[in-house]
Amino acid sequence: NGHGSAVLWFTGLSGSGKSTLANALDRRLTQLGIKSFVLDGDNIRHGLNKDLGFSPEDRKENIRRIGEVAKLFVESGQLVLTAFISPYREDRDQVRALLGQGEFLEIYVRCSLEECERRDPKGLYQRARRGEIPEFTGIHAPYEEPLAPELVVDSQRWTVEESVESILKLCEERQLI
Ligand code: GGZ
Repeated sequence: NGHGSAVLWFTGLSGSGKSTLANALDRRLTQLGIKSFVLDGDNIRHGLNKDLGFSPEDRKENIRRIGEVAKLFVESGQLVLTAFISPYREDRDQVRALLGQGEFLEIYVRCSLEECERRDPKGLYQRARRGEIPEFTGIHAPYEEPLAPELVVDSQRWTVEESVESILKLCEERQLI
């Protein structure tokens, strides 16, 4: 169908812009006539994974299931864009190992905790600081930065459009589009 299939795995802090970028990229791909699909908290954590919370074990299981679902999408020939914090390196690497060579592109949506906390689009950081959300990533729970991502998107400095362009360029280089 004229394009490759792979997972574009967005990882980063809450508020870093993962869902925004995945959805903006999804629209651009649609305009280009490329079939893609976004997996994010809205369609996964509220459905398939609604039995899971935010303990390290539950996050691990969250990411494991998402990896398996993403793999099915890849097998169906699609580009799948996933937008989850996925804070543990080991869990992300496990998904990478599940997929074939070149089928897992890790995109680190880099943004400082200070900036994410300043944006605080859902007021979650404020609630976490007040002690109302236990194990909030960046506050009481870790985020392990990728060591060798396929791409780093500087969401603190770049516009959404600039970030989307850099991801499209990566997709072209990898002959996915
Ligand atoms: C982190 C939490 C938490 C805790 C609820 N820690 O900004 P959001 O709201 O829309 O994105 C966050 C989302 C994180 O779910 P993920 O499935 O991406 O996380 S992980 O990959 O770590 O499993 C946030 C909300 O859920 N949220 N409680 N304690 N984010």
